[in-house]
Amino acid sequence: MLRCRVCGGAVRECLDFGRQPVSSAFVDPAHTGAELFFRLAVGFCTSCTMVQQLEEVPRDEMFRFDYPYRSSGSTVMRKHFQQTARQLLDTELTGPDPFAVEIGSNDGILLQDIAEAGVRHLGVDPSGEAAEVARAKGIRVRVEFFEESTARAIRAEHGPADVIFSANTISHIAYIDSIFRGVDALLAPNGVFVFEDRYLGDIIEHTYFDQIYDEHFYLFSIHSVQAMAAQFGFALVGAERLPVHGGAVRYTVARAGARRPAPEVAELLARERELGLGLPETYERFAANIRRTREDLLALLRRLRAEGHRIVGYGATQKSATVANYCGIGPDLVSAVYDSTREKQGRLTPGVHIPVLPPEEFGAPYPAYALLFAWNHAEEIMAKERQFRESGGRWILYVPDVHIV
Ligand code: JHZ
Ligand code: SAH
Ligand code: ZN
Repeated sequence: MLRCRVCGGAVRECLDFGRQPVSSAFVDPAHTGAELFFRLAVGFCTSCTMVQQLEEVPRDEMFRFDYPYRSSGSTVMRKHFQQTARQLLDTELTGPDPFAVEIGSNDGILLQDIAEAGVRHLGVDPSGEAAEVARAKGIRVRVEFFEESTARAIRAEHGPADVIFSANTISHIAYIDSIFRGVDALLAPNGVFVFEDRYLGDIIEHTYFDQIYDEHFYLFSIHSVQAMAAQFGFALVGAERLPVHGGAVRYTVARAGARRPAPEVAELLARERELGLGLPETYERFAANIRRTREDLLALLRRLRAEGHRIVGYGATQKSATVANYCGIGPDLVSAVYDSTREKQGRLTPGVHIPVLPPEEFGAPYPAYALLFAWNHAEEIMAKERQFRESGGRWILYVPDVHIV
């Protein structure tokens, strides 16, 4: 029997996407043939309800020195983190010499504003090339995986942290016990551990099945995060719904007894209970919706290709690794994918090997259809690529179901 990585309870398998590549491993066309695959399967804990993957991909295979994702590629996300930094500065970093630590600081999208405010800070991220971008903005970064030993070393060198922040990273870390022991070692007595991650409720409700890929080891809910915090001697004292990445929640965790939980926690928990996130039938319904999306998407792409239309992809997202590999969408259906990340251009997408090209080539000439893999940035991208639509092109979306706009 599989054991829960958080509480040790029994895990029940509920979804299987089969063989999948490492979602960030864009392939150099000169060096194909050596890709790592794993079985992407998901289960939920029958004790604490935590949704988790059944096979762990080694962290060094996912978060390499040349990890290609750059958070600052989206102006909407930049604004989101600017506001987040402002909020932390105004509410938590108000003491005489406050100290903020970020786990997974990437290119410094959040710490930028904390550094500019003159506040003591430290980013921790193993992705060295992304960290170089942050350093160029005047941000301090330790190129390392955050875990218990890192936290102890930071504490010894800099003293306690008033805030430990993390976005789209805590759910990526299977060895969660080491993270919480690290937070325990580093956090000031009345400090807060604030993290935001994709919300399981939204993923199931809108069939965002592409939010499931190697890095998203856990799919958090308010209930499962509350149980996880308690397991390690902490308490969930705040929860806030966020619109980013299709729906996320920002969790505020403090030492048990240190702070009174905000009323929103109980309110959101009550609403969450109606979603049935601990029930097997919820996942059976989710699995059926996923299968339908796969059938509908393949049928549409094949029909359009049979009619002689050219289809491309937009946004070489890591989410799209699951869509393309699970549905079997290769260059025969989607001839290229356009993406603004320099580190991905000229490479092939993991597994199915669709060439990644710069957005400047999208309109030379425009295709008939563009499959929007970066659906979470739809507004930003559609505004930027207005001309595509004006010249008669159509966007294909596959969430919450397959449709053309
Ligand atoms: P985006 C990654 O997921 C991995 P991905 C990770 N697991 C995670 O949680 C999130 O990031 C935070 C491009 N783009 O944000 C840039 C344009 O070309 O959906 C990106 O490659 N033009 C850590 O990869 C991709 O789309 C644009 O105008 O699923 C978007 O990737 C914009 C806005 C983006 O994350
Ligand atoms: N916070 C940014 C970046 C998310 S990408 C945002 O929300 O856009 C996830 C980042 O977490 C990557 O840069 C990866 O290198 C980093 N990461 C993964 N495991 C980590 C760990 N144990 N400690 C610190 N960073 C980690
Ligand atoms: Zn559990």
